[in-house]
Order: sequence, then C-alpha cells, then structure tokens
Amino acid sequence: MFSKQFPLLIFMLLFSLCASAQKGYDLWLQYDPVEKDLKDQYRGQINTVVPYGKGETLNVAVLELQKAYEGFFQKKLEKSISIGGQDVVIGVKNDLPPYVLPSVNNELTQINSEGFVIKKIFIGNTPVTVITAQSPQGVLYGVFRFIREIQLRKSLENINIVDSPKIQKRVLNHWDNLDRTVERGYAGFSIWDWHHLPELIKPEYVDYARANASIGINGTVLTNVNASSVVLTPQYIEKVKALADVFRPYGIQVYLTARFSSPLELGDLDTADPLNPEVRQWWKDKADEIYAQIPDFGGFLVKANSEGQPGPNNYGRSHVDGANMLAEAVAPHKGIVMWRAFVYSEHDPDDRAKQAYSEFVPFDGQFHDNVLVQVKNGAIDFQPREPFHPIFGAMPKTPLMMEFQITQEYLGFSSHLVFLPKLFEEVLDEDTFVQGEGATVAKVIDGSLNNKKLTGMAGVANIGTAKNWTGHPFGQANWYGFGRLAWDPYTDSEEIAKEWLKMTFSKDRAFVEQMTEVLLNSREAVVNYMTPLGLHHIMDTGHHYGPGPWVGNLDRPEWNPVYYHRADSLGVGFDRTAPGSNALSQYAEPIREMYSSPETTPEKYLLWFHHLPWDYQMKNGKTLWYNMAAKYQQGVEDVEEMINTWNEMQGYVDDQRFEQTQMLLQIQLKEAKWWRNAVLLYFQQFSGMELPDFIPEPEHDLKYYKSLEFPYAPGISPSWH
Ligand code: BDP
Repeated sequence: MFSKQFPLLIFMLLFSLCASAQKGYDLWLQYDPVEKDLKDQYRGQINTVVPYGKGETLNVAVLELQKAYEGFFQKKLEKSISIGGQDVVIGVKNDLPPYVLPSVNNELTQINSEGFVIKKIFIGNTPVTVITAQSPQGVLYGVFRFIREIQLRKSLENINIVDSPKIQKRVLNHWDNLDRTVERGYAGFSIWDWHHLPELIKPEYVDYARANASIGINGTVLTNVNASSVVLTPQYIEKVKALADVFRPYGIQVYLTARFSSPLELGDLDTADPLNPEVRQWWKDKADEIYAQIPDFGGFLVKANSEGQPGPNNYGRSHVDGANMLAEAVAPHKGIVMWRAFVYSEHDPDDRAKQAYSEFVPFDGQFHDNVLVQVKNGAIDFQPREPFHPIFGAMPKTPLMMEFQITQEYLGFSSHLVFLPKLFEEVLDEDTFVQGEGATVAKVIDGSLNNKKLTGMAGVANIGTAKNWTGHPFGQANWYGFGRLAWDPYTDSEEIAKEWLKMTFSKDRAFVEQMTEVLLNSREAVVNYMTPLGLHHIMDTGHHYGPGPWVGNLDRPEWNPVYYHRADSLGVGFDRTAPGSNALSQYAEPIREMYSSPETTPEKYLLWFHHLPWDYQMKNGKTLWYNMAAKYQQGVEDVEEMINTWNEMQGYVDDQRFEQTQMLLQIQLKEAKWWRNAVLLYFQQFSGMELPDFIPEPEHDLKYYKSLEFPYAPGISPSWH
C-alpha cells in the first residue's frame, strides 16, 4: 500500500535537508560536522551500513543513518550487502545472519517489542556494531539512539546499550481544529494542512515523524479533544489516511478524537445513547470504515461530559457505558480508547478538585481491557504546580494514562522559558503511598505497581506552523523531554536538559553547565512569579493570559479565580482538609495525615490545602504575607538571573536564536513583574499589610491591572466562542 508513496518519502527526506536553513527547524536532530580531532575516530567505526531485511521502517532507518553520517562527516555513507569490517549492521533479530545472532541473543531476551540492542561485536576478528531489535520500529529507535550517542560525543568503541520503552502508548495530543486554529496553541496554526490533504504531503510531516521517532513517541492524536465530528466523514478519513501513511514507517500510529454525538450529527440517528443498539452499530461501522483505510489506526481519544462536550451522561448513562461502547467498536482491530477523566460540573457543589475522583473511582475494574483512562497530572488543570491527581493509585484495576500539557497554557504561553521536564518529573516521582511506601505515580503509569498490560502517557503538543515548530526556541526542550519521559518515566530531568542543550545549541561545557542550571530553575521561577505556595487558577479568564485573581463574576463558580484563592480579611487559600472540602480524604496515608496540618504540609502546597491567616507564621518565622511577597519577588529575580546568564551565552549560539531568546526573556521579565504587582496589590486589599521593602513600588495601581484586556490573545479556539 505504501510502496507507491515510498519514493516520495525519500524525496521529502532529502528536501527536508534543504528546508532547514532556518535555525531551529532541525530541532535536536542537527547533524552538524564532528570536530576534526574526533572525526577519524568515529568514522573509523562506521564504514558502511549493512541492512538485513526489508520494509519501510528499515529503509527510513538506513536513510536517517545516512543523513546523520553525511552531516557529521560530509561524506556519503554507503550501503553494503555484506559485512566487511567496522560496519553498522542493522536489522530485526529474525533477519540477522546466523553468525551475528549469537553475540546479541542474550541482550535480545532483555528487551520488549519496541526495545533495541546496540552492541559492538566481533565476527572472527572483524569488529562491527549491531543495531537490532524484535521489531523494525525497535531497530529505528536503536538507530536514533546510535546517532544521539554521536551527537553527545560518546564513545562507540565498546558500545553496548540495551534499552526498552517502559510505557506503551507514548502519544502527542494535538488540540488542533479542522480550520487549523490550535486550542491553547502558541506556535502558529496547525501543521495539518487539511485543505490540501490528501494530495499535498508536506516535508514537515516527515520531519515531524522523524523528530517523534527519535524520542520514541509512537502515537499522535491529530484533533482537538473539543472535537468536531467532521473528521469522521469519508472526506476527512481519506486525509487522515494520507498522514497515517507518512507516519507509519516511523512507527507512529494515528488516533482521532471522537465527538460523542457523532451518530446524531453524521448519521440518521436521533440519539447517541451508548446502550442503543443502532448507536453501537454506528460506531462499529465507523470503526470498520476507518480501519479499512488505516489498518493500524490507533483508536479514539474522548472528552465526554466535560466543559459542555456531549457524552453518555446526556442519556443517563455512565462513563463506563460510553467508553466500553467505543472500546467494542475498535477491539476487533486492536484499537484502544483513551477516555479522559477531566470532568467537573457547575451543578456539583463539591470542590472541583474532588469531582473527577468521585466520578471515576467507583468505576474501577469496569472498563474494557482496551480502555485507558487518561488523567491530567493534577486535579484542577495543568497549573504551574499541583499536587499529583488523587486518582493515581486509587484505581488499581484500571489502566491509567498520564496527561501532561506540553503547550504552556498556564505557564507563559510560548513567550516564557520554562523547562517542563522538571514539572513532569516532580509528578512522576511523587509517592502515592497507596500500597505502602514507594508506590510512585511513575509506577502507576508504567503499570508496574498493579501489573497493568496497557500503559500510556499523553502530552498536549506545543507544535505549530512556527518555523522552529514551538515558537520559543526552548519550547522544543519540552517536546523532547516529554518524549524521553514517556519512554522512561524515571529519567532524570537534568540528564534530559543536558542532552537537549548539547544537541540543540552547543556542547561546550561552560554553556551546558550554566544553561542546565537555567533550565532546571526555570520551572520554580514560573511557580514563584505566578502561583507560589500552592496558589492556583488565578489567571485571567478565557485566554488565560496574565493574572486575574479578581475575577469573580463568571456564571460557573468553579471558573472564577476567587473560588480557588478564597481570599478575605481573615486569610487566603482553599481549605481542603476535613473541616473544609476534605479533598485530602482522596489521598492515602500518610499524605492525608501530614497535609491535614499546615505545619506538616510542604510549603509548596500550603494554600492548596489550607486557608490561613495573613499573619500565619511560616517555617522561617515570617508571616504568610511576607513569604508570599518574597516568592513573587524571587520569581522576578529568577528571571533576571536567567537573562544575565543568557547574555553571557552569546558566543556559544547563533545570532538568530540568541537574539530571539533574549527578546523573549524580556517579555518574560515584564510579565513576571506584571504578575507580582497585580497579584500582590490585589491580595493587599485583604491582608491590609504593607508590602515588604524588597518589593519595588508597583508601576501601576490595581485598577490599571484589572482594566487590561486582550481580545486577541492567542490560543482560544472556536469551541470557546
Ligand atoms: C483546559 C483548557 C481547555 C481544554 C481543557 C481540556 O483551557 O482549552 O479544552 O483544558 O483539557 O485547560 O479539555
């Protein structure tokens, strides 16, 4: 099926070589020439590439190795059909010649179906490097890893790497609409050019697939969770098929969001009731229709009965009824359903932070085997910092998929430098204590805690038509880091930062060391200048740009920032302990016990769980008000420090990205001050206390900050109009 298109793919790959003049387009896949003194050393170990086996994936693996080699050494890497010496032998286990296999057999038993082995072996006296796996996809991952080793200037001499992904479904979620706007997208429009599909296959599609494959991402949900049923029409399925054909050689499966009311909107049915036989048949037929075109279609992602989206509750049915109906439709094709647990209702008077847990936990064990319940990292909504979602650990019989947000909806859009792997790592490392100590969120997600077969991690993409894909040059690090953590949720964020910096900017030690520190501190900086000490959801309405703690007039109470900070003359914060909403009861001991008292609650979560007097004395002996001001000030100073460090980096990076980052950091500083001033002036009305001396005189008064409006702030999609 794909073979007809394959020459086109080769062309696209070559074309993409030329398209990369724009700095940043190549992401972390910059195959720049290796330094002279190392060139011979590396080149001596890569004589030719010897592929064993056939297939599109093996072909792209060879192409990628050749592309990298040519970049590194300005010489063509020849393909050979037999082993000479110092060759790179690539192929799946079953295709390797009998005299190679014994040397890697032991390692092959240690990997899973997507893992790989890279090993220097000797055939007689002849050294060769073998890159092998159980599947072609594994081979491709091995090739990318081999390339990365060179990018990071590691020795190939005795290379012996055995690695497998720890999570199965490593998926980007594009909140892309069919009109090419991107909900919460800050890097331009959608890269899917629906209008010109299926005929026009853009080189970006191939480069997108390459980038994802290089970090192990194996799935992409093409459409917004606030879904349109139009993507399920034959006209669009054909377009989706064209993309799936491009991504397939790179091991990337395509998924779609399924609008629950589609049978009503597209069919002749007058209901979308999941227990109605005609509705069930409609979805089965729809699945068959999609799979006839895209045999490896991944399945559906569903946002149901959430923020106005239709769902099974509209018919008095449950999330289980809805999810299982779709699961049955895709099951014969080995598809899955990712059913989101991001639900809360304006009619439920209970704390929003409790609602998803209350609704989903009773369903534990009732979802079909091919359903993953997709849970955001925290119980509210991708805030700069949230405690881990209490559902993690509380549904031991249900496969739970992590949903992170890579696009920085609440963390400064694409104007702020914020290294998210630090946030992701913090959540993954949290101990849920559900089955005693050490039951981390990572262990829930990778299935090891409860022996789950189906596992997944999703990241809401920050990708758009911006020439560098992500708008902010450092936004790329968050795409990269997401992929690395989806592959292995135990990876150290510092290692990710270093790798990315070296591959993206410079391998110079001074640069890497200083900028690693910047990256690792950047997440705490944004927490400090936006929502320190457990504050949350105090951004402005709709576009979510900038501070809006004063907003209290929205119809839905739980959309108002005042609902979350609850500031009054007595204090500030949301009491989620037993006398309050008791959201704390959804966590296991000893968290419940520890967090029930402000004294033993980590200060980073203080106001998430407690409503405290303004003069509450904190660990450092100072008042809450003083500490809050200090955090906001710290955040601003953190950005100033980032700017100082970046200014010293000029010699290490190209002018284009240096200047762009420099200008963006100025925006970040301006906005950090804006947050500090606006929030402190607002809270001062309640605290009635003086601003500490270290806070500079705010440039404007509160009235001014409240008056600011941004009718054209990016990222709002038509689903919100
Ligand atoms: C919120 C976003 C909204 C999304 C929603 C979701 O503001 O645009 O539709 O999450 O995840 O954070 O469904």
